Amino acid sequence: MKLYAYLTIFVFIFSFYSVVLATDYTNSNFILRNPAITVSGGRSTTTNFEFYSATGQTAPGQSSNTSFTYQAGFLYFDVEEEETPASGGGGGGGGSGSVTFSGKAYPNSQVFLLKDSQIAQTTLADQDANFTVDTRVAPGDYIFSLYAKDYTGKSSRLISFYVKNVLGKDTAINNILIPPTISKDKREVKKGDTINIFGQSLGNAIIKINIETPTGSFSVNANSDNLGKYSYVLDTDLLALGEYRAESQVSFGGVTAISAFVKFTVGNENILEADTVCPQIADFNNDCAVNLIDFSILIYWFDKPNVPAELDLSPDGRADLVDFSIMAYYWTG
Ligand SMILES: [Ca+2]
Ligand SMILES: [Ca+2]
Repeated sequence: MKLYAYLTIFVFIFSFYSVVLATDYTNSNFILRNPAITVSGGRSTTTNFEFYSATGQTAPGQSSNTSFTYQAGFLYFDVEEEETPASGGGGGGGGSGSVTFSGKAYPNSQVFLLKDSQIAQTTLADQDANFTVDTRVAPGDYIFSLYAKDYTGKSSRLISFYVKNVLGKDTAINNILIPPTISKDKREVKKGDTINIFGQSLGNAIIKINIETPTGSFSVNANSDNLGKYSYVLDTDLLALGEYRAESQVSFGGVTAISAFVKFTVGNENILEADTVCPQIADFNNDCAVNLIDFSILIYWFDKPNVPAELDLSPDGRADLVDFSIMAYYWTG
């Protein structure tokens, strides 16, 4: 007789401001933790469960079993447990399993796999941006995260997966798409001059750059070269004075990944990017970056009571996946 264990993976990298929290939902087969309700919705079924949802967040990754494939939102994996020697032995390989992550980053880029905020593995993507990285873990709950570094050394936005109950089976999470990086050469651009928006993503791809203006938004496209580098020179002649915000996105294989965002001002003078502004959210140690140090600080408080208010990014008294989502959004690497 075969037993089934259920592995719940919650991808929690997404634009966060429109999220509403709900409670955990469980049945004998799965746990849906802190569902983040955004827009859209639907119904997913397998032989094991039925899931009605409103899960519209951007979610790189893929969930599949014999019954279905689902490429966004909350991801569920059925992990078939083999005839393992009964429970008990906690020691070596018996109950452990490996989790393999694969997908696309940037051509020849370094890709990092974090396990609970610690670097577990690094690897190099090939010239077509493909990467595979794995780690072996003991049974338990983990937060795995992936990011890549671009040709300037800048880190991508973090993609994180909450993995519950890894039980004695190798699991693969495929079709991950690392978001592009995005940078700009000026913090403020004098109206009439240009600002360069650039970064790295897949090679020979169309990079869509979405720009929020003081009065609306528009998009432009840049083409990446064979190394995945892209840049777009934005002319501000016709732009209104004020604050702007830009993010870039790339799509591949039905998955869309969106970068972190950058802000700039169209004003009366040119101020180069070198005079950077420190992130005002999630930089717990005030070192002008949101990175592994801050991640480690937050993970210490994961699911513990009495979270210090300054760490409670979604002020609800808990440090949970929602707070990590917010941190991921402001990630600077
Ligand atoms: Ca920091
Ligand atoms: Ca919170």
